[in-house]
Amino acid sequence: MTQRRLLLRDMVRIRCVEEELADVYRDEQEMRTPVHFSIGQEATAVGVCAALRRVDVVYGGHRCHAQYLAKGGDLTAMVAELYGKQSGSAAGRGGSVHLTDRAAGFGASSAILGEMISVAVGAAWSFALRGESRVAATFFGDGASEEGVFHESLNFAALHRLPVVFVCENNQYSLSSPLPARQPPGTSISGRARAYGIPARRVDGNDVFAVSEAAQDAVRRCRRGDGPAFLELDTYRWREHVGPHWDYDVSGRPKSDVDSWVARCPIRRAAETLSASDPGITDELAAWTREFRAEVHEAVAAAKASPFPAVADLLAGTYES
Ligand SMILES: Cc1ncc(C[n+]2csc(CCOP(=O)(O)OP(=O)(O)O)c2C)c(N)n1
Repeated sequence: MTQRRLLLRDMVRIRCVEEELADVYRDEQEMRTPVHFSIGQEATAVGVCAALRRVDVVYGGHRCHAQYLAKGGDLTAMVAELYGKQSGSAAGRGGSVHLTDRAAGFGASSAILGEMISVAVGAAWSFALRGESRVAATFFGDGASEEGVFHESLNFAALHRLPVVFVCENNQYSLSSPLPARQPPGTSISGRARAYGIPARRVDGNDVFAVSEAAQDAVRRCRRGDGPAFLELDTYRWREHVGPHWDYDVSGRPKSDVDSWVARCPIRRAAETLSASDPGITDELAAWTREFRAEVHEAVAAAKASPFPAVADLLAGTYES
């Protein structure tokens, strides 16, 4: 399969997984973890992770399903984690904001805004000290770029020329607070990265081909030992901040804005671009959708059939144990 088809296929898989999970979350009321869906934002995770190798490590935030899956994280373990089951990726203790799959190079995620930015810098530092040709990448939102740890981490990474790619998924909102209400006019998140001497590109985050090309550049720079790189990817989440629903007009986001971003759907755009030279892509899309829906149904069934962690093991993995 061509690289371009693979990018589209990965986005379709993530969309199918999240849409199915949103439906069962809403209809069954069985999953009790908070869920932050990336529906509409798939191109950022897919474009960036396609530029990484399995040995490279990704760290995410609360909106991490897409990043985990794009990096090759195990779907069955992810769904079980969302159901709080022992077979989950964090043994049912973490929920959707604490996914991890070390074998796939998805290090960790956390709902503490900005926390994983510093952990990624630490990982990159260890790669540099050991002389390993590995790269760390960290995803975070525009809101997280307002945390102090963002600035400390960028400064340290630039100073020590660490192999880390900072990926800001700028979906313009922190909860219901829009970017212009939070950051001074005439400034930008990528501009702040440049202030630390880090080359930063601002890219259409709903164009998976543009994201993938920019990410390849960023990763190459890291592997050459030239230091960190920064990507600011403009995108938009379609659903509410947390939960499975659409949130037209109730969270400060006018329906017309949401609709205009739905019209810029990263999957539809990539499919349209490919169809010019690859007319079979429409049939492929339908086949992939069937395949991935079946895959997630199976993962949901497996999660439901799994046991919850035993009460006796409640403290396993904590400082108490
Ligand atoms: C240190 C910290 N402060 C505040 C919060 C509460 N909080 C959770 S998500 C969120 C908004 C995050 O916005 P952004 O970083 O842009 O990511 P998005 O949800 O848009 O993907 C906030 C303020 C938190 N989890 N951690």
